[in-house]
Amino acid sequence: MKLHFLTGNKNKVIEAEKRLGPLGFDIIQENLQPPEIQADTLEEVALFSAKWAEPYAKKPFFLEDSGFFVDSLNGFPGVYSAYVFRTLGYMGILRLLEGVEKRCARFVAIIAYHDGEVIRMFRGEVLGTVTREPRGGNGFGYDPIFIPEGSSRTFAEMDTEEKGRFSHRGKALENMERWLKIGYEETERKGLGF
Ligand code: ITT
Repeated sequence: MKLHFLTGNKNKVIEAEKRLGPLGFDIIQENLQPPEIQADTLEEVALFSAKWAEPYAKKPFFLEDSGFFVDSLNGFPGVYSAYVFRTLGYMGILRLLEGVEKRCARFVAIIAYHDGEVIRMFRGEVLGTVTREPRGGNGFGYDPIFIPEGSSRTFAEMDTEEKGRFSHRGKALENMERWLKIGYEETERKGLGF
């Protein structure tokens, strides 16, 4: 089954392919870029983007809005993660946390999936801590400064498969995959096929 993934971020595509490819989903990256609205939640951003893309995108499609939320910074950079990464980078976050002992943070991913008729949302979240120095050369974005709970290594020290077992994106994809599978089985049961 073909799934069109609307994103300009190749790393997101690689992570989605790693997870959904072996299950028979063919992930096709589409460089259709919805405008990034300013909103208080990732859900609002993802929903706006999916509605905006509806007339242009091939179906079924999904897109994903994600963010990095640092507790001691009251959730910053949160919905502004992409902009803050472009302007301050992860070193900017480390500077803001200089001398700060409480280093809890989380990544959140919201997937908006459009099946041609309706939009469904799937969420994934991972808790962890911010390092004092960047570590590792894999991944993207804030990966070098984030250690998920249950590991002693940063996302940037993991390969794609290992990161996917912990990550917000992995969990959101898993939720979507579970729903797609039920849809698929239901469709098969009714003899409708895809
Ligand atoms: P899109 O084209 O899909 O929008 P993007 O990179 O702009 O790609 P977002 O708008 O969802 O993605 O912004 C999320 C930002 O949060 C992203 O640019 C990274 O800096 C950061 N981020 C999200 N997921 C991450 C991950 O798994 N590892 C590291 N940083 C991540």
